[in-house]
Amino acid sequence: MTDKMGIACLEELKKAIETGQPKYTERLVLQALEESIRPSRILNEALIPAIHSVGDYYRSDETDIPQILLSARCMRIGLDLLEPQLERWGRHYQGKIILGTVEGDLHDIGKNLVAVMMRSVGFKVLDLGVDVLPEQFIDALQSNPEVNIVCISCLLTPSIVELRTTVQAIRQVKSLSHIKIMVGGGAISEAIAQKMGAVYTGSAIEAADRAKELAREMGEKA
Ligand code: B1M
Repeated sequence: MTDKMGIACLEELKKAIETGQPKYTERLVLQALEESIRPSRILNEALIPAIHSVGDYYRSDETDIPQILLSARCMRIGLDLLEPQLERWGRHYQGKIILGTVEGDLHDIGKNLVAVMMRSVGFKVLDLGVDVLPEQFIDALQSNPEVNIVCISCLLTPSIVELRTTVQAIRQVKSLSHIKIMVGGGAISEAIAQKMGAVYTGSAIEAADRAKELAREMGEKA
C-alpha cells in the first residue's frame, strides 16, 4: 500500500468520526489495519484529531449533543478495535494502574484514551468508569495492593471540588500514603493539580510517559 492510500484512508476515517458514522468507522479502522497502517498512526492521525475537531465544533455551536454522542460512539468502536493491537506493540509489563472519571462527571472519551495509552506502554489498567466516588477509588486501591498509581480524569469545572475531596480522601488513608495520584482532563491545569498535591499531565500520551517514569522511580526506591 502506498503512503498516499494510507493518508486517504485516515482522512476518510477522521471524517467518519467527525460526522458520527459508527458502522463506517468500524469498516475504515478494519481496512486501515488490513492495509498495515500502524495502530498508533491510526490513533494519532485519525481518532484523536477527529475527536478534537468535534470538541471545537461543539465550542463554536456547529454541532449538537446527539451528534457528539454519535462521534463518541465511533471513538469507542475505534478504540476497542485498536486497543488489542496497541497492546501488542507495548513493551514490557510496567505494573497496574487504577483509572476513573471523578464523581459527578460522565465524560469518558479522554479517560478511555488514557487507558489505551497506558496499556500500549505496558500497564495493566483497572478502569472504574465514570462518576467514581472517593470511596470507590479507595476500595479499589485497597483491594489491589500491587497498584501504586491512580489516574483521575476531570472535565467539568464544578467537579474540581470532588476531585480535591477524592485526593484528600486517598491521602488520609495511611496504608495508601505511597500512592501517586495523577490527574488530567480539560478542567485541570498544572497549578490546580499542584495545589492538590497531584501529578498533572495534559494528554493521554504524556500521562502514559509520566506513569512509566513514576513506576521506574518507585521501583528504584523499593
Ligand atoms: Co460535555 N462539556 N458536558 N459532553 N463536552 C465539555 C467538557 C465542555 C468543556 C463543553 C463546553 O461547554 N465548551 C463543558 C465543561 C465546561 C466546564 O465545566 N469547564 C461541558 C459540559 C458543560 C457538559 C454538560 C454539563 C452539558 C449539559 O448537560 N448542559 C454535560 C455534563 C454531563 C456530566 O458529565 N455530568 C456534558 C455532556 C457531554 C456529552 C454526554 C454530550 C459528551 C460526553 C460523551 C462521553 O464522554 N462519552 C460531551 C462531550 C463530548 C464534550 C466535549 C465536546 C468533548 C470532550 C471530549 O471528549 N474531548 C467537551 C468540549 C471540549 O472538550 N472541547 C465538553 C476529547 C478528549 C480526547 O479530550 O477529555 O480533554 P479530553 O482528554 C484529553 C486530555 O484532557 C487528557 O487526555 C486526553 C487526550 O490526550 N486527559 C487526561 C483526560 N483525562 C485525563 C486523565 C489523566 C491524564 C490526562 O489522568 C492522569
